Order: sequence, then C-alpha cells, then structure tokens
Amino acid sequence: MKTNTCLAMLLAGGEGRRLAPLTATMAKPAVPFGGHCRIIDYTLSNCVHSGINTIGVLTQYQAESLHNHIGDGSSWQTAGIDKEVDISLLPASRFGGEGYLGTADAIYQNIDYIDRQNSEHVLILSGDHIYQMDYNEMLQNHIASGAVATIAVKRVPWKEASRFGIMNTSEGNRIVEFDEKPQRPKSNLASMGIYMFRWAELRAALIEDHGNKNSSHDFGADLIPLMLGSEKNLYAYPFDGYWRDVGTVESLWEAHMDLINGEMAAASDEQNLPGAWPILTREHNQTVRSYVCPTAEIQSSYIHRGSSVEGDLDRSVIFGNVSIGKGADIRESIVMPGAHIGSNVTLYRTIVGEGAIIEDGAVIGNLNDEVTVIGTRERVMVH
Ligand code: ADQ
Ligand code: ADP
Repeated sequence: MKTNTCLAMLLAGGEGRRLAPLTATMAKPAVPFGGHCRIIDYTLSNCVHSGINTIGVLTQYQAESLHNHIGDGSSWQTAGIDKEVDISLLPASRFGGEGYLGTADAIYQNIDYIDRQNSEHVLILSGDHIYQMDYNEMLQNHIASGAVATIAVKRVPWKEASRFGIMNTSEGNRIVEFDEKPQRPKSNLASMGIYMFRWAELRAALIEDHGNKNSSHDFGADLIPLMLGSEKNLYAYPFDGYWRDVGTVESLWEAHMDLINGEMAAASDEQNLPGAWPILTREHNQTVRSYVCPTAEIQSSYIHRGSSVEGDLDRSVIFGNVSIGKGADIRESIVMPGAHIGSNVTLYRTIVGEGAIIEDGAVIGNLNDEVTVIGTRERVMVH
C-alpha cells in the first residue's frame, strides 16, 4: 500500500565524534560503507522499498557532505516504485540561531514542514544504522495496536546495553519502563532509535518538551520518558534481522567483517526479510572496471569498480578509485574511496579514510589488536 499515510524524518545531523577522524570533513551518515555506498543509503533504501515516498533529511554537522551525496534525490527513484520519491533536505542552518539543539528539537523546528505533508503517522529514523527493514510492516502493526508510538527493538549483548535506550515490556509488547543509556541496565531489550508516531500526539509532545527548560530535547532522554510518564500507549516492535548501529570505529569495522563473512545476508535470509533488495546510492564509476594484477592474491574481499590492485588482500573491502601498490599485504581492512596505498605497505585491521595516502613500506595495525584508523586525506609517511 503506497499512500502518504506515513512520512519519514531521517535524523542525519549528529557530529559522530566517536567515528573521528573519519568524520572530520563529513557527517556520520555520509561515511562510506560496504564498498560502494554510504551509511545513510541503507535507511534511504529501506524507505523507498517500504513504499514511504516522502522523506525529510535533517542535516546539521557537515551538512554539505550529505547535500552533495543526496543532491536532487534522483538516485533513489527506482523502477517498480509507482510513486515518485520526494526527498527534502532540511538543514538546521535555515533557521539561523543555534541550530538543532537535539533530535527532538530538530523535529520540533520542522513542524511546519510535517504539517504540510498531511500524514497521519511520522516515522523517525536515524542515519547511522546498517540494516534492511520493511517499515510498512511496522506501520501496519502500529495502526493495528492503536499505539501513540511504536519503537523498533532488538535484544543486544548485555555488555553493550548501556549504549542504548533500554526498556521493559508487558504482555502484548506494551512498554512499561524506559531508560536512556542506563549505567545499570535492567534488561537488554534495546530501542533501535526507530520510532513510529501518530503525528498529532508527537506534535503535542514536542511542543510540551520545547517549553521545558530542563530538557535536552532528545527523543531517548526526554520525549519517550515524557510520553510514558503521561501514560500514553507505547508499543515495542521486535525486529529479528541484522541491525547494527555503526557509530563507533569498532562497530563500523565489525559490520564490514559481517558483510564479508556473509553474516549480514544470512541474518536477513533466516528471517525471510527483504535482504536481497538493492541498496540505492549515487552512481559512481559505474563504467570503469577495476584492474587486479594477475599475481595479486585475493581472498574473501570486495573490490569496487575503478580501483587498481597489485598487492594481496584478505578479508578486506576496497572502495572505488583506490590504488594498491605491489607487495602490499592488506588484511581485515577497509580502504575508503580514492585512497592510495603504496607498495610494500602492511595494513592489518585498519580503516583508511577517503583520499588518504599511505607511503611505500609503511606498516600499520595489528591483527590481535584494536582497529587502527587513518583519517580522511591523512598522509602516512615512513621515516
Ligand atoms: P544515539 O545512538 O546516541 O541514541 P543520537 O546521537 O541521538 O543517537 O543520534 C540519533 C540520530 O540523530 C543520528 O543519526 C544523528 O546523526 C542524528 N542527530 C543527532 N543530533 C542531531 C541534531 N542536532 N540534528 C539532527 N540530527 C541529529 C539513539 C537513542 C537510543 C537508541 C539508539 C539506537 O537515543 O535510545 O537506543 O539511538 O541506536
Ligand atoms: P545473533 O543471534 O547472532 O546475535 P542477530 O540476528 O541478533 O544474531 O544479530 C546479527 C548480528 O548483529 C550478530 O553479529 C549480532 O552480534 C549483531 N548485533 C545485533 N545487535 C547488535 C547491537 N545492538 N550491537 C552490536 N551488534 C549487534
């Protein structure tokens, strides 16, 4: 059912400090992912494939990186979708002042835009998650339960629970307790930061929250507790497919390893989820093939178009326009677009940012250690 019953607002303005130095010149959702796309493409593609045709993208930090990527949105128009997809860029800078003060404030400041769309429900999304999900199914569930808000949830490893909004539910998935990033979590049922609201109810709560001087104007810290406190019907929507918040260097690296070892596809297949739908992105180098030297040894790796590889690869992801010199030994690493890896470079468990240059003979990273990051356009010299 492709109607405008539901509109999506995609929060893409966060600074992404934990992904520094990859986010020095770009917003977190604009960080490259998976060999040829950017993190935000996963969420945008979910919208398009779920029949949600109106999408507002809220930008703030390094907004230009996202505006350049999304452009007029034509890359997200796709065959088989019977309605045109309308993507609006909604930068904080339009309003002057201090910009968006928090995720809830970002939506508050765009109340007029949402009112104009005439949608009964609003889906609030985050721009830094890797997953494939049919939001239409969540919407049908939300409508059927009569919820004021429905929050997508997933069990997470206990040791990671304090990174998330954590809740307890009663029968029928009704949310009875919610704590944003608790130091001592009472459960491991985590909010995925994906919220479906009845617009009239959300609108009223945003106005109330705006008037509260003690609020940080954040969905998890303020809006959800406010609604729960006024005894609104909030429901959890369990999601069993693959989902990862890639907000840290470690999780960004792990998600790439999941892609390589097939875990990402396997999790979707198992749930019979639309794991196979294409991730839409701006087209780059579609016609330029990669050059791989016949003597290079390549194992379990992705090489995107427009790259030239003369060294050896094992469990690595090479984006487009990358060059890798002779004798290089690259394992469990991610090389982002336009980077240059010199000859005889050793790269273990390392993320190399866009346009970085690693000079001949450099030795970086360790297979038994934490992930090493080389920043966007950084130059590594050998002394
Ligand atoms: P966090 O992961 O901490 O927690 P947050 O930093 O609030 O998420 O960012 C959510 C999204 O909003 C990101 O895509 C970010 O780029 C964007 N954003 C942040 N500040 C913004 C601003 N001022 N303007 C526009 N966009 C902004 C949230 C929830 C938790 C939940 C996790 C799941 O608060 O309850 O468990 O997501 O990942
Ligand atoms: P599993 O039963 O192996 O955890 P899931 O379908 O729950 O399978 O998750 C798929 C993959 O995503 C697993 O590698 C899991 O560890 C990882 N994962 C799921 N949720 C999170 C999360 N919140 N943070 C980090 N990794 C996660």
